[in-house]
Amino acid sequence: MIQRIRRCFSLRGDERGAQAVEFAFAAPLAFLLTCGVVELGTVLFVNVLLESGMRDAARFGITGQDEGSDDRIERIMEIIEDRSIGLVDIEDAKISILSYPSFDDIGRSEDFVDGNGNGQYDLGETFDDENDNGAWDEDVGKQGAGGSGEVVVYQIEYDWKLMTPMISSVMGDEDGKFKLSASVVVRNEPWEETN
Ligand SMILES: [Ca+2]
Ligand SMILES: [Ca+2]
Repeated sequence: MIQRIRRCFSLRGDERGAQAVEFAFAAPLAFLLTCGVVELGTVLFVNVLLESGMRDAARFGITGQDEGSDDRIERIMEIIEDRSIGLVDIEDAKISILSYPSFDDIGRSEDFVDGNGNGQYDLGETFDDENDNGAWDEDVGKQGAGGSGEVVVYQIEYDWKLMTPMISSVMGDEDGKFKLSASVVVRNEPWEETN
């Protein structure tokens, strides 16, 4: 009887030992998995913030408020920064706001006279500087939130530094960064031009 009890205790001891070993293996993995889930959640959350920032910026730009003054772009930048609730360093973000006469013009290049007949624009060839920046452009978009009735593309790109090694090796680039991006296309309301 005593022997049976002893055997029972010793078996229990073995089980506890085995459980301790299993825990020692599983705990770091569980910790990494938890970090990974938190990180993925954060990435998705920040992307939603960027999208909401673009939408709200476009919603302000569409009205033409403060058109013709620097306040307009400043206000748009403030909105984008506010919506990122401090998680995105706006200074490091790539923000582009380009206006077009119509939806069909998005991505269209400026017209040029192909003097040497090679099918592409070359320095010195005559071109129609539609966006008034003094250079030929592959995209006719003009910097800024556009005039009355114009189409405007709001775009943001941000490199998010991933902290979990497991996630950064799968999703990140060579620097462990993941490119977040959001964009919105709107047509401005018609308003009376001030300039
Ligand atoms: Ca050419
Ligand atoms: Ca141009």
